[in-house]
Amino acid sequence: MEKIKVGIIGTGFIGPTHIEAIRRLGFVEVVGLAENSQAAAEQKAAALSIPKAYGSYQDMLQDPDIQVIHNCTPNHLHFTINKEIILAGKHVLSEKPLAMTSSESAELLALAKQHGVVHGVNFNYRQYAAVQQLASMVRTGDLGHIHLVHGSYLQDWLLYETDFNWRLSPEAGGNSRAVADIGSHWCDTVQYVTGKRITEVFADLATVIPVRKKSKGGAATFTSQREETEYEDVEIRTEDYASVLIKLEDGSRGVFTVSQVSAGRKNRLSFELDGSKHAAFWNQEEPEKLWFGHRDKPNEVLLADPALFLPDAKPFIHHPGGHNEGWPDALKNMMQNFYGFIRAGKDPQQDQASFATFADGHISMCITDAILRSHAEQRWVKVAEEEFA
Ligand code: SOE
Repeated sequence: MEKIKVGIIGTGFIGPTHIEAIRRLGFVEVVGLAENSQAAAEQKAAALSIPKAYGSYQDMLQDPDIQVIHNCTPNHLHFTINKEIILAGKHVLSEKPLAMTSSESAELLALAKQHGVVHGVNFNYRQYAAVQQLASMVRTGDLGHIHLVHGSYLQDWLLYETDFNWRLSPEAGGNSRAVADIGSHWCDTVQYVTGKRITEVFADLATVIPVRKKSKGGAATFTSQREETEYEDVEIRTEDYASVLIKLEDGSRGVFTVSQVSAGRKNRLSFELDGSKHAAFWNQEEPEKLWFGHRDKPNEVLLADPALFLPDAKPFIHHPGGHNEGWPDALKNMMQNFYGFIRAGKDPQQDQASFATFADGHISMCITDAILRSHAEQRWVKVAEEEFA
């Protein structure tokens, strides 16, 4: 059977991780890469062993061999490029956020539906086997009714005033940073696990480093520029930190904190579910561990193991217990589900997707909007449900 052919736009931090995950599937082939100049495209394509290099993504969209495009560009380019991919009739897998505003993400969702293309957004944390196990336990009622959900997503790669990256500029990253960049993952994962929408928020945001030093050289996501000697001062207008009270659709409550300035926390997405029978906790930095809290017997730790996981979670784990899987494996699951859907010829309008779609990407944008509004107006704000159409 012929392999599904793919093109990648953007090769910063995330593009190469997509390429690696795709290559692990076997039935999909990355045939093209686009960068913003022919020289950069050729250099990256050679380094990543990709046959076709395009100095303009529009040229790659004309390539009739390519059926699927991954949008791995900085945030401000997502909307225009996603739109052009759909209009070119290609399936699309976009990085989050889908666009810069929720009216744009609504437009993309409607357009993707109209053109019948398969649409995915890379909310990869729901693809961990342990997260699937929790979602399955919630569905089967093992934890009881989930009363409360609380947690955080903490990083430290923006701790120093000399840490700088395109994500800090609203023009490139958007009006929200910590909430849109990592809070979006927390909300998507928790909504997925609980099976409930976040419907209302009350938020407090802060920019704890109001002026940063930008090196003349520039730095990629997760890299340091501390060795640089020449800097310019830049006023920061997006949040390093947020704490958000949430209400879910069934009236249950929760709270989460996001921060990109928490020393020692590298990529710590964690959440705890307090159910009427038991509690459960998961932390992305130790992804194989699931903690269960009990009232009447000693608490337990379950280590990820296909022999012990529920049937729904088993397809997400690929090695026997003790052979730990992590971030790249969850991303592989994302690709497996997205490309499995395409290979099976499923219809995005009819068939249930086992990955986050543009509908989830749009919901995420609406939550970010509500959080920004809540902070500005210092009150509870409803997540605008009518925009989910
Ligand atoms: C930077 O905060 C970042 O790369 C996010 O953009 C990703 O979505 C997250 O998975 C890891 O951190």
